Amino acid sequence: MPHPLITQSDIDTYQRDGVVLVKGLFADHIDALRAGVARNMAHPGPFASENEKAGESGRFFDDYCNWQSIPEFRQVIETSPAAEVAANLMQSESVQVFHDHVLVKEPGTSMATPWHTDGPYYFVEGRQNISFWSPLDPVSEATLRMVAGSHKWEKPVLPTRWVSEESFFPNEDDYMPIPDPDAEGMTVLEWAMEPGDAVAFNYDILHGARGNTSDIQRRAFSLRLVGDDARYVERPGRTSPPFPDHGMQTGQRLREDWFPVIWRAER
Ligand SMILES: O=C(O)CCC(=O)C(=O)O
Repeated sequence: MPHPLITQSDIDTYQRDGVVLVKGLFADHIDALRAGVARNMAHPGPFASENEKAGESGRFFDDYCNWQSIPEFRQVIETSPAAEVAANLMQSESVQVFHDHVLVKEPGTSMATPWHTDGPYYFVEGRQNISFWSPLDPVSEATLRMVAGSHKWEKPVLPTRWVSEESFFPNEDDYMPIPDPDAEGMTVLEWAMEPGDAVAFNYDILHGARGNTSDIQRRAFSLRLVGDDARYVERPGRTSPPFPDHGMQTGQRLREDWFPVIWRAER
């Protein structure tokens, strides 16, 4: 039986489309996540970025890989239903933490999150993976936008640097150019969401977000998890996140002392 927050139809949708809305995934953890974001912004980690782009107004803060030093994030990762829901949606017998990601757009932030897929930036491959993107403020205009089914496209989408739009790796020809889903008439999924709702999406789903022209903050917490078939893969340069000195080799499972298993199926 799936966790009560989801149905078999949600699992089928995730397997087919690579994206599904999970209402209330972090509903019991909103205060903890808000406190964690506040702690993160007060003490940014070594990879924090302000995404300052010429001509853009407002503030777009993002940071990742801090959950081990933010007790509120650790507690949510270890006690929320996210691990079990991830196992159900990925159809996996185990769930490992990959990393946390915080993305805050202050009111009046004009910069859009460019269309991208996360997979090519990461050093992990496999079908069983999931991100839960959860707003900690009510969100409509600045919600996440996704192209369903894009995780099954033949070629990966070119990873670029968000601010300069330059290619992230030197092997540009191995990727397809970044599509413009609005201009190309693709169906874009997006939901107005309440704090604690979550969009679950595969690492290879094309997604982006508008700026935040509203007069309230748009705080978002993304939790990235992997399942049974996740394996380390070498990329043609420093990945994002980089995890310096991880010491893994292509084909290995992610090391459990850095990427702990938070859920296993009962046998
Ligand atoms: O919050 C955003 O604007 C983008 C989030 C995103 O790209 C992600 O969580 O992978």
